[in-house]
Amino acid sequence: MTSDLFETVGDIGPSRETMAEGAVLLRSFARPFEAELIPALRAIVKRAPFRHLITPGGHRMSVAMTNCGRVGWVSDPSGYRYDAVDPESGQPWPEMPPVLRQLAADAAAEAGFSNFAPEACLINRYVPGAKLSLHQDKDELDFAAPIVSVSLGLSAIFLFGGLKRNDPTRRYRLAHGDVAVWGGPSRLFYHGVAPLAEGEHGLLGRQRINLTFRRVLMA
Ligand code: MD3
Ligand code: FE
Repeated sequence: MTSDLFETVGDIGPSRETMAEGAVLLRSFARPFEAELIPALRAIVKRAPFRHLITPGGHRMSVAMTNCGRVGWVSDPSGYRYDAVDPESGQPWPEMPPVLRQLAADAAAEAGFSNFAPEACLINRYVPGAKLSLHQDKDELDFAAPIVSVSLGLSAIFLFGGLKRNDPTRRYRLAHGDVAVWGGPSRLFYHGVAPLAEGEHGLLGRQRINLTFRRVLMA
């Protein structure tokens, strides 16, 4: 890698790894986008601030969330759903900025999914201690399309299982700039995030931000 201002110890530059059939990890893929990406995210969060959703089971999630795009993922005591309106503001979610669309489409293409046009981008914010329990993403209806995830800020330990909740999990460290594409059989695999460790990131401070780009509707 060249003498990037933001280069950190341990950053070995772009690489590609297969995690499971259909699941591709593109290390550092988002780094060329970050100068545009981070201001775009700040603008979204001004209009649709991070909030802690309540699960249908009545638990407050430790991860704070917001969305951009035509629809956003929301959870409340009545259930999970994609909704065109931000329930906090009563307004549509902020539009998905071109730099986010481009990053998602480029990463999907790199993993073999051409013309990925996500309708939703869920933005998760972790502070140290926040975690995401093992779950499947199955509120989307269109399982032919992949999900693209982008990790920014502090590193996290990502837990990746199988089709059954009890399948063994493997652990991956997801660092700033890493992008993963989850398609094919892996699209419905159980996954989660271990409690975030304490730390301070040079660009984003004491937090991890994760973007997940999704196609929501039946093809
Ligand atoms: C594998 N987010 O928002 S990203 C989620 O780091 C979510 O915030 C985690 O799980 C995070 O639903 C993990 C990686 C990820 C995202 C979606 C997947 C892996 C996936 C969907 C299917 C299989
Ligand atoms: Fe998920």
